[in-house]
Amino acid sequence: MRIDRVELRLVRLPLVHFFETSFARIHDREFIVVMVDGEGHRGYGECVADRDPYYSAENSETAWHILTQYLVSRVLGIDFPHPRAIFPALSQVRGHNMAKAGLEMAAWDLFARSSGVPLSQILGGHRTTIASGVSVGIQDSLAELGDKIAIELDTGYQRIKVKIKPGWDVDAVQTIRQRFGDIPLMVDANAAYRLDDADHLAKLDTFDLMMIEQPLHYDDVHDHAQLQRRLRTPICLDESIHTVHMAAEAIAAGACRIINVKPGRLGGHGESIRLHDLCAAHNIPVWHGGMLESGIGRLHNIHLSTLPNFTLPGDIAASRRYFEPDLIDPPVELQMDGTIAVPSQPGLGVTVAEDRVEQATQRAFTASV
Ligand code: OSB
Ligand code: MG
Repeated sequence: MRIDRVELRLVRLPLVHFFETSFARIHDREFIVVMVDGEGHRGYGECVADRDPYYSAENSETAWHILTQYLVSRVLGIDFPHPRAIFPALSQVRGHNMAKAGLEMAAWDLFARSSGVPLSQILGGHRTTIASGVSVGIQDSLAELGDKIAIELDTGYQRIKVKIKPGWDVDAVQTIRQRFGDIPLMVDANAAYRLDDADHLAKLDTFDLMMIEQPLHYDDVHDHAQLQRRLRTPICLDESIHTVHMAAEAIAAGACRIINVKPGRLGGHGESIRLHDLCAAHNIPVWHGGMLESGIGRLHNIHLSTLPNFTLPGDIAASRRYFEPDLIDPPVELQMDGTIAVPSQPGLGVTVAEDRVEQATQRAFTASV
């Protein structure tokens, strides 16, 4: 496959509802839409780096810089036998996985479209529906948190994840268990604790949580291994797993029993498949994380989630929880059984509303051979 033209759009979209994690509350989302043309088709990707470098070191400005100055020239006009060959071709550039992923994933969509098959098939997945869960941010009060969860359960989501931080953790989980009983429930700390908090975190063990996601430092493996020895609740790593190599180290160290896959964090679909396969070989279940994506990134996530070791519901919910309207037609919707249907048309299987991309554009870049 050959890409003859790359177009980048830095876009900003207001969120339907603010989203608060242990690191920030945000009201809108900034990201880069990547469009690649070749062989008479157009593929789409989304670089999930946000305006602020709080989840990881990358932000939309670093991603823009790395894409325009280093990455685009390394794919433009080059014959790749398969999109799997793109991530290795970018290896001279260290890190910047979100920037790499935006471009690499657009190439996978292009490859699938020009092959006339859905992206899931090119990625090696077989599911026709994926299990959907929601990530509920920190609210202004526990009562509001409960009301929000009630709506999500009514809508049919298969599991609830709540964000926690010191001062919003054990009480929040207790309130949820009291009101909703035995629902599938997990928590995500986004690196808000230290190993010294182990006794406090162990209080969560009484609530039968599916897992606790990334309790400690964003780059840590060792302390998580110590913590996992003191917790009955499985630890799931998110931020810490930025390479497949790091995942192998974390598994060997016993730092987690579950891993969250986000292609942006890993550098795209190729590396995500390698992580998926590594985890499968070690009996580590994976699930698909979310980065408050627009429909473009969301569809990529849906197709990737069709691989066999995605055995837990992901943070992949309906478009209307995030953007109204979304950048795609039709929007992603939740089915009655709490699943999302995987489109069967070529590539992502949806139409990107380029007029809405245009309206949301803050800055544009184009390069061609
Ligand atoms: O840690 O999983 C996370 C959103 C932005 C950054 C990090 C995370 C999240 C979410 C939201 O939890 C998941 C979603 O609904 O997209
Ligand atoms: Mg997380």
